[in-house]
Amino acid sequence: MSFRIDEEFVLRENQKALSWLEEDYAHLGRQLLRRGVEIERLAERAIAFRVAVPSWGVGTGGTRFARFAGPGEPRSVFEKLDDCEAIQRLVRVTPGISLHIPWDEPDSAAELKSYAAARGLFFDSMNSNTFQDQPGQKLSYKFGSLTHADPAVRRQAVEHNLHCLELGVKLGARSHTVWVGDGGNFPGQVHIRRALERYLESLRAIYAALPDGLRMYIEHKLYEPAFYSTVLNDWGTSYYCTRELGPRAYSLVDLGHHAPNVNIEMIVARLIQLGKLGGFHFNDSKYGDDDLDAGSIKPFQLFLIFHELVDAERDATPGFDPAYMLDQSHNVTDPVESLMTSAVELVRAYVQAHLVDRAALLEAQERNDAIAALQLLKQAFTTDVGPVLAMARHRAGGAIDPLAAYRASGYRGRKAQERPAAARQGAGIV
Ligand code: RM4
Ligand code: MN
Ligand code: MN
Repeated sequence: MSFRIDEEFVLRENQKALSWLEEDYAHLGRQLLRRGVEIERLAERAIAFRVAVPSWGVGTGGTRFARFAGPGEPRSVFEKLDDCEAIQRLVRVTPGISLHIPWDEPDSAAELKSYAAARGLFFDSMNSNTFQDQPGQKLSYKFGSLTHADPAVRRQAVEHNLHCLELGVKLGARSHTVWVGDGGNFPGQVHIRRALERYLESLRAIYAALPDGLRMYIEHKLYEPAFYSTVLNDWGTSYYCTRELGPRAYSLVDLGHHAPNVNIEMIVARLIQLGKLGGFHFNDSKYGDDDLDAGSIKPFQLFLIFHELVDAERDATPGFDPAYMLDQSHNVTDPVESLMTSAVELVRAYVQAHLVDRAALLEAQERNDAIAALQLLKQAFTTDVGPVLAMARHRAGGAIDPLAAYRASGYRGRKAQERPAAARQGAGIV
């Protein structure tokens, strides 16, 4: 029997901090009441928040220079789910899992589904992988997949996506996400318009097979691995393609897939307004697709994104139902610690966004009072909602301090014993 973080243990850890937390929560509650905010409403929102964890995030990632394996890394999809369970037990907002195929290809979908269910987990999105060649694969993706010049390669890439859809149905997934690295590294290498035509043709074939109840997300990315001209490079092209495909196709926004300084919250607002915001791959970045922990570099940007999301939620915008997912790669941290930290930061931004006095903001906007408008956002952003988050976790059975509880549990050390490195197979380097 492999080691699991015991619920009793979490409860005992929480007892150490509970009386202080109650004091802080009561104090913050009184402060917020002066602003007309009921702290209990915020705690309810914090408990209701959900974000899916990427199966590919629980192993150490790597850069194109090296991969430095961490101790006790998961060696199979089942061990990945064990780590996802540990995260969920401590933060209580991450029961959903995104799977990457073929990295997580199960021998038996039914077995994988019940393994997840026994741990209180479910499958959120399927992700296809046609950006790598797999052992024994007939045709290479070196020069692209869904947009390859050779129709046989395009067909193979479409088939792989159809396989993901079938698997998704068996696993009870809610969506299928397509990201391709197709494009050119040099000017002239790829015919820019023809590549997009081919992309759409391939996507139409996948969309036509989309099973009932599943949504399709397409993920744009400015560059990498195609350094000069990526086929699905921006949100505008993504929006055009989702419109062309049909009502169950949506655009997915990965925070690391834009040029530096791009106003991502505005992209989010646009996609909401156009009815095509599918969901997110949350992470953070300084320069490119850094896949750092959410909120580690630009916490204000994360807050402003949630400001738009909460605004749409409160307006009951028709069709607004975005899927929140993490997409990170960990090189220098324990992946479980990073994923927990990110999940907590998302709840923080979500709760802070609920603190914005929207009536006052609207009024400031209508009288062109830029300073007052910014102050209203800053007031929400600078409010320390830590006690709300901690109380919400405690009430949901999670840890008041997830990081401290995780470290005290000795989880990583136990996994290092249970999962000897020699037996580890190559995880995808992403
Ligand atoms: C890409 C993109 C995809 C992810 C791969 C591994 O940059 O973010 O979502 O599946 O990396
Ligand atoms: Mn992504
Ligand atoms: Mn990425």
